[in-house]
Amino acid sequence: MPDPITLSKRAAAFSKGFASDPLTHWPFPTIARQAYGNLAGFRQNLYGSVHESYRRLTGRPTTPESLRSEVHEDARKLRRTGTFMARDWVERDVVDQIERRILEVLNTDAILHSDYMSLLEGEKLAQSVPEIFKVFNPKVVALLESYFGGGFVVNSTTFRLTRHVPDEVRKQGEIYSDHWHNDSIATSGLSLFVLLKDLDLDGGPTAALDIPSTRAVVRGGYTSRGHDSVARSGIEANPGKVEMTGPAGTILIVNVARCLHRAGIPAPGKEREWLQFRLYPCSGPTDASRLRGTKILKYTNGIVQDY
Ligand SMILES: O=C(O)CCC(=O)C(=O)O
Ligand SMILES: [Fe+2]
Repeated sequence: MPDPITLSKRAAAFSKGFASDPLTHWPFPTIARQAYGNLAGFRQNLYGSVHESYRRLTGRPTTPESLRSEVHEDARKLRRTGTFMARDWVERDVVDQIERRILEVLNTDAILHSDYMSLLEGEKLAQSVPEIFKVFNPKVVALLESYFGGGFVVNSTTFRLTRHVPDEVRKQGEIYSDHWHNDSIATSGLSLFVLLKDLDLDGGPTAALDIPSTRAVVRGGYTSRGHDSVARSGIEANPGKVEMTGPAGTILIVNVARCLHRAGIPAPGKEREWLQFRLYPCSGPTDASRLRGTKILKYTNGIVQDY
């Protein structure tokens, strides 16, 4: 039993934290895990679902109705499961062009390199390789507008080249989002992942669990990415798991706040080239040609990225 001074210090620290941001403190994270069945957090779920419903009510899609009806079933599947993968929606020459340009930038202007990953992200990526926005072709936009019930903005973007990580390094902890987790963002957001090179299972694909499976795992006691090793074998064998393998141009859309997901570790000598876009519904028409800020971040992450 801690002594009374330690106890009163802990109580003071707890009260201060609770007063400044009550929804991130006990009991809210525990309530959120049970009520929502994910690890994204209380605010991210509560405000995210209000945001999502409000935008759906007031949204104005801009793609033609005929195109949206073609992808209607895919959008329904995305809403039900939180995941959607397509292997031939983005043209090969578009991804080849993006990949070439990104590698040129990485070669001349090394951004953030570790032994295991090269990164290019945010405005730096958007401005030096504006071709990345070509991924948003009419079919992709139609699916996303059908899902959101209206327009959307692209709030962030990241390119990652991931390489093999030796076992002894992996034992020391997580290297690049390779433990099962939920992103702590508003549940109204989606991530769109794109493969820039062909990828097999040994290349370290992104894996995601659908919403019903994530709920079962989290309500069954998975509380943190820090406990990943204990739970990993059970989660890996879950039939609700999808893995992002396929030719360059394969896309995977994931509600990363509601779905547990992780990066894979490439086998020795293998690597993965991959893009991520973070998307949120907006009140106006879709703008998928540049990065844009969104107010929901103010209520859920404490910051608004202004582009
Ligand atoms: O690299 C991946 O496949 C997943 C990345 C991820 O989940 C994250 O950055 O939050
Ligand atoms: Fe993530």
